[in-house]
Amino acid sequence: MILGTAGHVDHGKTALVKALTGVDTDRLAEEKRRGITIDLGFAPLDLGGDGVLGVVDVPGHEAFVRNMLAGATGVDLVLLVIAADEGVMPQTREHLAILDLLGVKGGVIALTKCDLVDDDWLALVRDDVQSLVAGTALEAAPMVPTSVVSSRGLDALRDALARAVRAIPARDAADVFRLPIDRAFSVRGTGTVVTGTVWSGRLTRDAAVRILPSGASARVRNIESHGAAIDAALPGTRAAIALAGVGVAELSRGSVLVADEAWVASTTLLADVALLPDAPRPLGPRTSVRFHLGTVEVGARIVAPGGALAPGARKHARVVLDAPVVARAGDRFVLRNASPLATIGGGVVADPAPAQRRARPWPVDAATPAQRLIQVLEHAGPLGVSMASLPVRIGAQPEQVPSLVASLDSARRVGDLLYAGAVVDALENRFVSLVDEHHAAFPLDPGAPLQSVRVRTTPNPGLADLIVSTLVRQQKVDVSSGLVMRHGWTPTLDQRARSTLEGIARILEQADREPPSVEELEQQFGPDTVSVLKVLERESRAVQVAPDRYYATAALDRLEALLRSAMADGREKSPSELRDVLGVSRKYLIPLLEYADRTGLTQRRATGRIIGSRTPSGPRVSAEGEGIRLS
Ligand SMILES: Nc1nc2c(ncn2[C@@H]2O[C@H](COP(=O)(O)OP(=O)(O)OP(=O)(O)O)[C@@H](O)[C@H]2O)c(=O)[nH]1
Ligand SMILES: [Mg+2]
Repeated sequence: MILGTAGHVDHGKTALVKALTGVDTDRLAEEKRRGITIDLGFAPLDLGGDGVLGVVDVPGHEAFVRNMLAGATGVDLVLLVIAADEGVMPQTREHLAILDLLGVKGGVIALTKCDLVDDDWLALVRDDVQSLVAGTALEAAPMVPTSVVSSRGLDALRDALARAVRAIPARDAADVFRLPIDRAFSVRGTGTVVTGTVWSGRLTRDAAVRILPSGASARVRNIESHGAAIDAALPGTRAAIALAGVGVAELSRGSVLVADEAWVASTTLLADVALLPDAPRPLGPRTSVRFHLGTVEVGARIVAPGGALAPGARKHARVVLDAPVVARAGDRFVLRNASPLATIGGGVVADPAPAQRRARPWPVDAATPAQRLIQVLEHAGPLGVSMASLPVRIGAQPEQVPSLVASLDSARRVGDLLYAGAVVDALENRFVSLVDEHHAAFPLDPGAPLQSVRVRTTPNPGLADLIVSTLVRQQKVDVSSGLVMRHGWTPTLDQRARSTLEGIARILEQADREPPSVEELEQQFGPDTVSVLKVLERESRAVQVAPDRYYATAALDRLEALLRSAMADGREKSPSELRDVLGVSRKYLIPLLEYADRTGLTQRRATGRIIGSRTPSGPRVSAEGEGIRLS
């Protein structure tokens, strides 16, 4: 578990950490010289039976609030330090506001330097502090008077911390691993080392890791916690990780070490954003602010529906970042003003990698993973959401994801992609109306070309499969030989169409082995010709031999019989021999022979043809099992 200090400059945070742990966390020469903390310091605090707390000591000076943020962001507990002689000061307030924005749940308040004040004064300071923390997460926190000079209150402080630790649930190790990097350096003989607080998951030696946002990969060479080698880094602990395969130049505070494909870096987030009541002015979409999440700090703009965010208001908004950031749904972040430097607000990430399409504003309370799943699916629309991304996208542990998805009646899954039920329903309706439109436009057609209806419904073949199989199962449509039709649909042949059909059939039969082309028939019989030919074909009275030519079935049977008997000797026949056999001109011969090849009646050789494998009663289908398509 991680304990972070907080409080105004010079109020005794570092001295108190030293008194509790024996470690002087001010390690920089400049810190020694100026007597203030500049960057984060780290020390283990052994609470005996209650385990070891990783202490992160932060600077109180107003110029280093960004460093304080990098340290405060992963903590479970806070030690708010207020010097009894000075009382509540500006960074006492700012740090407290930041801890509230970060959602820190519990802590202890230390009133330091009590050796410098008398009891009456101390009582007044207590009252001040009590009204300061009213309404915050520290409202019920114990307040312990201390002094590192007299050692007053140090044991009571330890006890209070141990009680606070017991009240906080441990983080689960069965989660996706993430460590926001707070330091990166190179150690002679060891190589690249990064340190940070493990936010979630567990990391073992030799694991493959990625560094985001750069995307560099590395291998874990060694892990230490507070200077001791360990086998696994656990959530809620400090870790120093030696990495192989990555140079220190590729790493810095703000990079994130991850070990799961679900993690991505994104320059846009959806979030619930709140502006503090004492923010100096409304926050418009063009105002640049500093965005702090984990150890990263980047410029950002907040684009909220309905215009600027007023002080004290909370809205669902789009956060547009100057550089990619690694976030997870449920993460807290803090917003600061660049000048004058001040903390102005913060928020909770609703979707860390939203689909690049216009989002309807979400309700601000999409707070649980289940609610987020609904929102994420709805927003993704026909693009779908990958199952593998869900632990990060909705902030759920990997093992919770399957049951979350199963509990959503309306979610539909295709391979790794998940779609909102409403999205799939709308596509199903679209599919059915495309079929209906085809039936209305071509009442003589047996159906619409399946492939074209699929593609016009969705470009995603897996989703199209799901839609077709659902509609077939629901008996809304039927699929046969590459066509799709409404269930129970039969082409309607009215009086006129029936007489066209009989007219065309007669012409084909009379024309025998040299029938007119489709175009010639159209000139005579009009626009129904193609549909009528298809009906004739379905009724086995005509066969489409070439894209532009149908034969009467009886005529084609006679031609096939001629071919068969001529080729019975097994000898290869040249085209001109076959022309004599069939008694047709060259214009008809070539399409006929190609048809015979395609349907297996003949087989093409270098200079001629031999008999194929199709038997006289065998089906006239092409090798690919597909007929010729005119449309
Ligand atoms: N008399 C007295 N002095 C104290 C006590 N605790 C700290 N100090 C002094 O107060 C000064 C500041 O202490 P630090 O621990 O550096 O304060 P800090 O809160 O860490 O300061 P920053 O990290 O710069 O914000 C030092 O000179 C300490 O010796 C105390 O209990 N009694
Ligand atoms: Mg300090």
